[in-house]
Amino acid sequence: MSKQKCLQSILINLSILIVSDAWIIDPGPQVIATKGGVWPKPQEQQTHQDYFVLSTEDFQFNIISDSCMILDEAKSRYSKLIFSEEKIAKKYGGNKDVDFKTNHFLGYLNSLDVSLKNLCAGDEFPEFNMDESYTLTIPTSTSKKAVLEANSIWGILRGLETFSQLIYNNDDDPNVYINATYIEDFPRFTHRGLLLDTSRHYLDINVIYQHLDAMAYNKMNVFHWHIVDDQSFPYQSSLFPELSEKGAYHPQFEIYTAANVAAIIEYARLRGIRVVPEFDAPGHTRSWGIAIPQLLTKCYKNGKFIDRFGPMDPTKEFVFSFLSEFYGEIKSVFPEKYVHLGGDEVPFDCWKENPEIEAFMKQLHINHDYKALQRYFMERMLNITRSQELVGIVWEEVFTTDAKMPQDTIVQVWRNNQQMLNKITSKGHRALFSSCWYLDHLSSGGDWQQFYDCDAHDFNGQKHNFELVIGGEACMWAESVNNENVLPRTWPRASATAEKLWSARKADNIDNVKRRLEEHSCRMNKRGIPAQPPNGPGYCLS
Ligand code: CP6
Repeated sequence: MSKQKCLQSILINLSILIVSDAWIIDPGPQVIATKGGVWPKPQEQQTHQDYFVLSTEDFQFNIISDSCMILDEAKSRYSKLIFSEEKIAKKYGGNKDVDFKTNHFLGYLNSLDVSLKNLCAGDEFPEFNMDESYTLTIPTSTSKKAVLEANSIWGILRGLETFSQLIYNNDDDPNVYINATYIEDFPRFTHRGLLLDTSRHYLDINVIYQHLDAMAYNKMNVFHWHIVDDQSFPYQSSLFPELSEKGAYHPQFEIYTAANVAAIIEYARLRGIRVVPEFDAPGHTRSWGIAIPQLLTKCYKNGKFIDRFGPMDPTKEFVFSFLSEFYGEIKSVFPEKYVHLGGDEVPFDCWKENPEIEAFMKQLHINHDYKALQRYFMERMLNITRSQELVGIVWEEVFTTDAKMPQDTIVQVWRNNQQMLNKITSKGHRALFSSCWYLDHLSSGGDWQQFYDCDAHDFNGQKHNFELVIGGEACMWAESVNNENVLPRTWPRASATAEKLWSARKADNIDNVKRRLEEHSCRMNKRGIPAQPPNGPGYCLS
């Protein structure tokens, strides 16, 4: 370097030192997103430094076995997710400043070969305990073919999601990258649900579709549809259309028609998501009574009817024959063996004052034992659904009131901690956990870590207890959410639950978890889900 140049460079450096405040101002902590991080974390993943660029001209999903509708649709969805971005370069074009000469560059990836061991028919429904395992290989050699293998179509769907997440961009570089990777993956828990309440506020079909998209991005597999409650009855029944005509917020605009319900079930099916409806009873049923008041208990004060109604009325045979017909319809509308019967939070005040209830309870020799009356109601319900060959899911109160339940009944814990799971599974029932994943409870935006710190196996138990815990659900009760805020309030907070239920117990260290969630949240944003930022200040990369 000449003397002059040397002096020049010293001066330039000095001026940067003096001018650039950025060198001394600390912008505060920010979580830097990963690139190609997978959420939820796969059970087994080896990532290499070697990488491919996806060839936009040649890359294709190659379906090795016979295809079917679910697979064709998935192929088209994931092609769009991977290649929709305008930034993607033509095969050899536009690659500014990319050093393809490094020995880590393996070339252009030409295909993902999708290999399904058990052929898919195309009309199958996702079901309890479906096989969602898969293996995914992005080779370390220059073979230019990635391979996705699974036994079932559901494993292929999960593997395609993973493949789409392994892809990343670099700043100011139009190419799409993927590192050589080997993944062997399967869920830790079989039931990974999201509860959405569509009674407190009506949610548009399109908002439900977005939730189902987000669930697929998080490998969740059960949409627990808390479809009706006290406040409104948006489910349009074909047998009893008056229920939504009178009980919905609006008889036309705030209902789910048979066609809407069928479309939601189909949208979910194509994504490997089951739709389990809940018709909560005997409590939380005031909206049923607007059309059919005979279903509900009349409330009395000092021996007088006070024009108010309480829970369903267990003294009336009409109630049970009605519900039997109603569940016959539900069985034909929802392609599910499981149905949620509710059974939570039954208020006793109306039962206490009603003279017919009092007489009925005397007859049954359960004087003043209102828990016993609640138990009686739920036992009748479980018999009804059993005779329809449906399997019941119930809230934990049904268990704590000592109801006799068919052995295959699933109990969902929402009030108590994990020790309750021990009690339920010790009686041989399967159990779901939700207590620590209540999305309607707010602290700050960064509260996903509280969800992440909670584990469905955090109790003292034996192997058989743990095996009967089939999973859990994040719950979005809708008292204070509507179409406007339900998506950002749910995502990415429910993503924490999704990873707790899919990934190994100690999947990753918390700094990596934060970085992966940062990327995952941005990825959901790019895909049209208005997820809120998970980690405080920061920005989404290209
Ligand atoms: N609605 C119904 C609710 C709740 C439950 N059931 C609920 C109770 C307490 C909290 C959140 C939600 N809003 N039908 C209980 C399962 Cl904190």
